[in-house]
Amino acid sequence: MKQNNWFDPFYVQSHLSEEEIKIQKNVSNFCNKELRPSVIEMNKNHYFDKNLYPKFGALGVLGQTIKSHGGSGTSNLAYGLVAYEFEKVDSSYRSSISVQSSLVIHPISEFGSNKQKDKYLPELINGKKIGCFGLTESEAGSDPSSMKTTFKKTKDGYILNGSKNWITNAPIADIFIIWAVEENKDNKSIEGFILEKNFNGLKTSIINNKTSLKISPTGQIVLNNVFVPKDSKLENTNGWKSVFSCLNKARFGISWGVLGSATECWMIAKDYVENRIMFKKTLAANQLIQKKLSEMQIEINLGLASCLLTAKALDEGKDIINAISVLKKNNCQKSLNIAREARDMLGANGLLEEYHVMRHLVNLETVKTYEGAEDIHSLILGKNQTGISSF
Ligand code: TGC
Ligand code: FAD
Repeated sequence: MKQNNWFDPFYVQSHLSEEEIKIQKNVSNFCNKELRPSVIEMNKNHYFDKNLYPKFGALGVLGQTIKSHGGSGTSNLAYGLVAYEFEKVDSSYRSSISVQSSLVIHPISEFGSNKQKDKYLPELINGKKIGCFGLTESEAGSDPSSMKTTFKKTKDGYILNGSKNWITNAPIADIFIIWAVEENKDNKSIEGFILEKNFNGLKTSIINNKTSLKISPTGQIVLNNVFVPKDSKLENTNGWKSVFSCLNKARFGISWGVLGSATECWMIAKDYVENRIMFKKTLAANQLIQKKLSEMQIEINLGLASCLLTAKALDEGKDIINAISVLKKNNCQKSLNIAREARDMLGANGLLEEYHVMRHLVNLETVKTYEGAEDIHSLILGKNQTGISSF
């Protein structure tokens, strides 16, 4: 019988290498065994189990595109597939690998000295150490260039002062990538530093009243005259470009990840309407319901096909800055719409935690905001298109 390829109409799977297929399958099995069974409980309790990090390390999903220091050296496409599988369970779990890989391992690997790489990368890649990335401040969100965290040069190093807010993993991190500008200089003096949990004057606190991304620990970092040794500054950064290069990596993963959440909501809705009898026939037998299912299928598959093309371009070393903003904006927006529609198709049951769609829906509200809010990506695209900055 001719195969009906409704789930993958563009044959995305046929573009994956054997290794990529194997990685996706292994990760899917891991997520189903280790993460999925407890996801409702973890979400209810705002609880992230730190012991998962060594397991992520053993699975090879931390810094997976890095070829040294224990990294598996996979393609960026494989990284995207991993994000997709993790976010099928919960956006928090995708965040936990995105931050460690793109925002902590990547800057150390790209901009760190050999000594810094040898010191930090092995334990970040095997998951013995947990990292976080401090860019955002209470008064510097979409516009990080207005940050107030400063560094001052001393004979042996630097003194850092300031605070960071809304930082994923801050409450559980061992390693802190902190971005700061030079005291009494302009924001072009931006530099990155690697701090450790036990540095004097570094304190963290947790935001424990989030209604979204509840499994992911988010917090503040306060830096009060923190002495940072000379060799803890990231040596090879090049201003804001270096900061944004970390965000590019994370945004690429997010663009795949949200389609994982959307796919999950689509499949839950499909299963539900195929089994729910109303007006003496299954909900799936109604034209309006089929239209909704087809819209989910269309947006998810257009998203995945574009993610595939972007991943291939990235693996070929092409500039994908515009594609990243297209995907970050569009995939988040479409995934949120799909989660909302799925919730509606399940009626009152859609509100129950055991059907998962509400959890995905509220998580996607976070993902829409972080890593460049939706409208910020419109403005990035507008600026690149017209040559006029509206910021
Ligand atoms: P702008 O003048 O546009 O750029 C300054 C310099 O940076 C270069 N550049 C980039 N380079 C590489 N990749 C990119 N995507 C780049 N975008 C800009 C640019 O060429 C320029 O270089 P040069 O040599 O000419 O100086 O900078 P701007 O101050 O106007 O800012 C632009 C804007 C608003 C787009 C930027 O500030 C922005 O992206 N804001 C959003 C902030 C954001 O995304 N924060 C994320 C924090 S981390 C996080 O949320 C983690 S969530 C956890 C998880 O991922 O799971
Ligand atoms: P604002 O910048 O105040 O934006 C509010 C609204 O105004 C948005 O809709 C935005 O689109 C709009 N807006 C802003 N400027 C303009 C403009 N010029 N024109 C039109 N509209 C505009 N940051 C880190 O550094 N590291 C992390 O690990 C991290 N993790 C996070 C985890 C979570 C759970 C969350 C929620 C956030 C995290 N962030 C992190 C912070 C995140 O990157 C910021 O929240 C995000 O950049 C938006 O900043 P803001 O919240 O201050 O919103």
